Amino acid sequence: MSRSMWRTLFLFLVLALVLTGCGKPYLSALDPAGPVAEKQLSLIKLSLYIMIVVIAVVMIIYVYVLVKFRQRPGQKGYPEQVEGSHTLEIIWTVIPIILLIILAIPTVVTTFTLAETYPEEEEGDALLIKVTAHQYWWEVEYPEQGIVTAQDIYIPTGQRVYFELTSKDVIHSFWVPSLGGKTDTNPGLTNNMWLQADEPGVYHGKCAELCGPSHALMDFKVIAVEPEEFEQWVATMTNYDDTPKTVLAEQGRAVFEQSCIACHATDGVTKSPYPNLAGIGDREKIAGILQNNEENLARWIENPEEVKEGNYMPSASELGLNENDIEALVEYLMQLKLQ
Ligand SMILES: [Cu+2]
Repeated sequence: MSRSMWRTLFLFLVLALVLTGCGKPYLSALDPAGPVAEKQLSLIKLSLYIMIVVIAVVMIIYVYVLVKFRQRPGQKGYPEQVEGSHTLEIIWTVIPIILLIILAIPTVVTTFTLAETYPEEEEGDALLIKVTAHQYWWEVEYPEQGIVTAQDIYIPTGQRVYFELTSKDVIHSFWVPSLGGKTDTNPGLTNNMWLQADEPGVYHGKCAELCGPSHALMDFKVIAVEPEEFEQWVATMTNYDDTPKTVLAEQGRAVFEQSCIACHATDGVTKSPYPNLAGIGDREKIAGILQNNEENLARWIENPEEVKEGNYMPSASELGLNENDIEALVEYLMQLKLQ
């Protein structure tokens, strides 16, 4: 084998290795877990199959023409020059039109289906959630239940959950690949979509629209639980117990009331300018990206800029918090659990 052949082979081996990294999907539209994602995947497949057929036909004709009309030994001059063919032109105009119609009909039908809005009269079966994107976190409101939370979006399995999506600052995009998406969140506008999770699970979401330096860190989760468990969660959140359980936590609550309360709430029902922290002790991640433990919560409070560049949370030193304050605050916040 020649050197260039070896190089090509090496390149393919490296590519194969890199692409196997795509094996277990963390964010993949190819692994649907509900009807919306399934519909979207079937559209992806439909366009993919059409494109494969088009490429195959074009390549076959291309190779055929290359071989058939190649220059043969002894052949001189140019072959006969032909200009225009009504039959061919009609064929290659009509075929793409037909293909576009095949693509357009299911696409338009699905687009309208996915934009269906919350049916107000039909209570009980459907859930409405308002999501407001912020640099760089997600505010989540359940208007019928009166719950306000952030980052972790609890939904019941097996039913449609309608979303009203907007933004507080710049354009973001709401995307939970295995359930569906993406839908832009625009300041001053509301976009509608719905999702449904067939099975309980944690479905990862991400902002899908470049929105600033920490765009890539703007993660969230959709946590689908059985309907009974969802009811429990609603009951916990609507009567949220945010009283401190230890002496240190009491000190932490005092620090919170002095330095944090202008921006944050802890009761699960108040719409605060920045995340309502009810249940933060049970969120999987701190600030959407750090593993939830005391060390990381302290790290976040101490210097948020170091964790998530460009966010609006002041550092501990700007707030005048010392190490003891931070320790007490962490103790208090970690007690804000869901049971
Ligand atoms: Cu973003």
